[in-house]
Formats: sequence, C-alpha cells, structure tokens
Amino acid sequence: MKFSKWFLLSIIGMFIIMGCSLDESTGPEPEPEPEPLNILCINEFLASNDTANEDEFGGFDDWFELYNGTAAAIDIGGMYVTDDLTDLAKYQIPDTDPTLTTVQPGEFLLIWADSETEQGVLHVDFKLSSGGEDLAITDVDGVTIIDSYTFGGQTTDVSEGRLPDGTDSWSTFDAPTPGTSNQ
Ligand SMILES: [Ca+2]
Ligand SMILES: [Ca+2]
Ligand SMILES: [Ca+2]
Repeated sequence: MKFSKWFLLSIIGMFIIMGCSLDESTGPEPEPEPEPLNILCINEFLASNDTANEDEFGGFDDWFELYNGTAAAIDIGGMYVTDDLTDLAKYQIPDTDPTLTTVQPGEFLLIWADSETEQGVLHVDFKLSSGGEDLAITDVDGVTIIDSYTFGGQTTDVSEGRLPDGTDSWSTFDAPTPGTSNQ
C-alpha cells in the first residue's frame, strides 16, 4: 500500500513537471522588437499644438520631427516636404543653411509646420490638419518619396510617432518629444 501511494504521488509529480515545461514551450511568443527601417523618416508630429511647446518666436505651432536612421549625415536642404501626396513638391526646404538642415546619423531634426517661412529655414509653408492628412518628405528631384505617413484625427497636445525611433511601429504620446528620442 505504502509503495503504491508513493508511486502514485511521483507519477502525479512527473505530470505536473511535464505540464509546466509544456506550458513554457507553448506559451505566447514574445512580441518581436520592431525592426529599424534605417532611413530618413518622419518620426513624430503634432498636428494640434495648444500648450505643448513653443517655437523660437513663442508660437504654439504644428511641427514634425525627422529621424536619421541611416549611417550618414543627410542635408535636407533642397528636399521637399508636403502635407498632400498629390503635390509632392509643395515646399522646398532652403539649401542656404546646411548647418541647420543637416541631420547626423541617429539624430533628430524639428521642423515647424506653421506657414511662417520668414521665421527660418526650418519653418515650412503649410500646417498640419488635426482632422488627419498626409505628411511626406521627397528627395531633391521632387518625385522620389523618402518617407511618408498618412494620419487620422489627432488630439490636441498629443503627438504621434514611431516607437522605438525609426521603426514601423506608431504610438501616441501625451508628452511629446520634439527634437529628441520618442518615449
Ligand atoms: Ca494644426
Ligand atoms: Ca511660428
Ligand atoms: Ca521625438
């Protein structure tokens, strides 16, 4: 009697151990980490800025952030940006100040979408619609899209961006990070 009781217990124990290891091997796969795209990309934007952050003239303006996911410095002077995919050459970034328009590898560039181009080379001639629209950066030829993103309705002072930076995974941010890494 005593022997068969311990035998039974050890059989049950074995099943429990097997069950546990079985659970481990068939459990949900961990989410794969989003892959970096390794391009110059639109990394974050804010289409409705009420109190989030000011430009250098005190304007709470729309903005978007570029991220250089390549291994080389990129001067966006001469490239085009647009909020309309049917008008890729809508606004050409001035090529007059490469120190301001060059993005180093792994770095960010903040561009104000305030229709106040007189405020500097990083202020473009359109705003972003909080109802949703396109955003694109096009190469110096005016036709080759480097990156584009079409967004839907936006919440005031909440930005949308890639997380981690430069990947194909988008999130919204209650605390926008214009010009720095998305958190
Ligand atoms: Ca806006
Ligand atoms: Ca402004
Ligand atoms: Ca950011």
